[in-house]
Amino acid sequence: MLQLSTPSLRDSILRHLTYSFGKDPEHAILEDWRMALSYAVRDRIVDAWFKATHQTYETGAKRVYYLSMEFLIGRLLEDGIVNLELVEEAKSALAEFSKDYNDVLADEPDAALGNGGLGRLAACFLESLSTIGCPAHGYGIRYEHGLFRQSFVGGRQVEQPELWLGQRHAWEFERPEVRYRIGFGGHVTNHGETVRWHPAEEVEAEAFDTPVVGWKGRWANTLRLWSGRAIHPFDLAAFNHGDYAAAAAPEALARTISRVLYPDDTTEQGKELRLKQEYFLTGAALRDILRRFNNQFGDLRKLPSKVAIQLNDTHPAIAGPELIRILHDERGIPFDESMDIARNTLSYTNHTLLPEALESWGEALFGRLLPRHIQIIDQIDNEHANRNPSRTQSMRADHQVKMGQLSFVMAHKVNGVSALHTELMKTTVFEELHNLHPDRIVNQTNGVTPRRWLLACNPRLAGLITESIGEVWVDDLEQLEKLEPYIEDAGWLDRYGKVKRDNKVELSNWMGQAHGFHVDPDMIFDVQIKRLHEYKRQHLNILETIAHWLEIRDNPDADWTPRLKLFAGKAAPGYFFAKDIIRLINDAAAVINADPLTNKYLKIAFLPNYNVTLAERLVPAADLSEQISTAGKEASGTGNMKFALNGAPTVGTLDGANVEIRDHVGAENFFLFGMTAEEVMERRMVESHAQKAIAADPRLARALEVIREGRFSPAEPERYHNITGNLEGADYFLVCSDFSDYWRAQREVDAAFKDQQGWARMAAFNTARSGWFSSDRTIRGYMKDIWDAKSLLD
Ligand code: GPV
Repeated sequence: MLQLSTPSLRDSILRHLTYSFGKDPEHAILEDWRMALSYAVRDRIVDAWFKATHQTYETGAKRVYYLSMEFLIGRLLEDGIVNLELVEEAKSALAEFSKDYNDVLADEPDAALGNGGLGRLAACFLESLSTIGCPAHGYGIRYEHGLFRQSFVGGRQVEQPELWLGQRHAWEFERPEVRYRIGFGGHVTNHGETVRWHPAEEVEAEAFDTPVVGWKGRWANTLRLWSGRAIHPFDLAAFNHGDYAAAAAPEALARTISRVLYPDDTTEQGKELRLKQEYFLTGAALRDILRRFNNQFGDLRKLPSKVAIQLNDTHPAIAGPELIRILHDERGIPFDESMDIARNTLSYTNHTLLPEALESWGEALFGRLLPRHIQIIDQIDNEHANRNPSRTQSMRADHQVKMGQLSFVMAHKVNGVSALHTELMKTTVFEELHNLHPDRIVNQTNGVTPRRWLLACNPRLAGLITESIGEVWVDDLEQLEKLEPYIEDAGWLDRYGKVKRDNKVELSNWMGQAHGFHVDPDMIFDVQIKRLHEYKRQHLNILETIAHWLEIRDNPDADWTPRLKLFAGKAAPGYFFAKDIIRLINDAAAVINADPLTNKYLKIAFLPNYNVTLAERLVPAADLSEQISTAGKEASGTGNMKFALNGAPTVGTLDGANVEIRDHVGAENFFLFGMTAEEVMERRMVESHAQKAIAADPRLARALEVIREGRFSPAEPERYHNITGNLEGADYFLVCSDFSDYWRAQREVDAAFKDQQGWARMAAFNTARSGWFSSDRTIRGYMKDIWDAKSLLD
């Protein structure tokens, strides 16, 4: 391999500014500087990338492929700089040109190619795979528009299109030579044994590659995103007839497939274009995987020993039938053997038990779009039923195609994302399949990358930790337990507390500048940031806030612990109840923040347009982490881990990974409340459970009453009757039943926070004991228990 010497970052920036962007320093705008710095960093990532690719090829190592409809990667420049340990060099190089490092970083658009936890998990996994040195590719869609931008008008959520590609984007390499034809519709022919699918319509998937660099630049993998384009992009005949719109139509149509990310989180809409996107991603990825396998190994019977394909939820579940179609229809391998090869190659992660999230497609739509695949699915179903005569359910019941059932049958391992969630999978959605295949379900509790979620986003805390125990923790997070003895040192604990306080001051200043929202950094920063969903119960939080406000008003001179309630998160555009919750929080904030009797003690802010970048600001400054979902509903959560790691104790239910967080950090460092998953199921059976809970708790009754009478919406008193009616009625998510215990836990928080040293201890124990929640640990679990893949760095 040809070796180039590495120039200084400063020279590299200047070189790119001049020769890649045609600007001299006098005329360069901020974006030019950002691009020049990005290219300078990218050059070094490319060096690591080539090395990794060659090593993978030469060793013939098994490769992992992570198929996901979402990769919520956010900004990439700081990630690259931090992982290559170039922070100081980048700062001083930019200073030489009188440019501020943070201004340059802030110029980068936040790539929101995902909705929430599932997409961010995929991004953390890619970074961990590279840090560990496991040969891997992520496959996804290069959406032209990521998740919508959110703003508030009169407190209401308004959605605007997102345009991350509107600014120049430094990280991708277009691969015009890597293109595959993806078909839809048409018909199927049988000639004796040979079955062939003849699609009616075809689009081309073109690859765009982004290198993903791991810690210290030891390894880099590829995120390959597919973009739709027309096979015959331009209709010249139409153009010559003067019909310019028709001439451009084929291209516009083909491009709609990768135009926009569906904004629904944990709900399925069953839209035709969505199914097309799913097959587009999966079909292109499988062709690419098989081409690479074929070049290197050839014999398809060896596929499972060289290739592991992970399905991120059921969204790419069509991979099962598609792989069988290729092996059987196109390569002539017998059906049952094709099915075994596919199953031994594929594995599936389930991310929710919510019934509205379980994908199922009407057979008419499915059969029209994928006529051969629906036949194959029927054959898989029959073959599986023949091999398992006691099977009673089917993946083809009720004129539907059930993607969860299909994924389970076509995977050699099926995993849940927290211990509780995995156990519930066995007794609920997959009960029958689990009994037939008791070794198939395994747990891999989620994790987060400590490079982005501590080292990069919280430099003060990272600095204190490294000064105390060295930098070993960065890629071996359980080393944080070595902090425990320091916690007993009052001087050290003071410094730990000072880090949090400085982070809070920084956030307060930013909120003042960016949003004109001024807060006292000595308040408890109580943070709930996540998608809006009834099961996540932002309405429980605002109800408790309102009740607390009323209590302060009754006795404004008491010794209240000042608190800031911070919210951020987006609601799916069609989820009207969730949008009402946003508006209620904003309306309540307007009234409560303006109340001179109470606003020393209580303030509320709902920050708009929550995204990865905003999370990176908020997490280091949080005192308290709100993880208050109805037990049994949050599969894992990953925000909960980010907060604990950054020293914010949790107020939370025994749900998802909260259970394991509490086990690790210690019950005394966690504010537990609420019913267990089991108690939740029992309570739902109790008649009028909400009414009973309201009757038993005057604070709850009063909070509901002031909402109902229009205290926060005087011009339209009935504005929130949908919410109050729901809570007083069915209250499926048991907001009322959990209210009293939540209230109790919050008052314990108030009392605990008064002892600043005690609080710092609690926070520090959260940091010291959160090492297990690294996504490095999670990925090593997948490598060992699911993929049988090896690190090339160990
Ligand atoms: I299914 N999740 C998500 O963000 N979007 C989805 O479409 C589905 C699941 C989330 C779960 O809700 C979280 O509990 C979990 O932590 C996350 O996936 C990652 O596993």
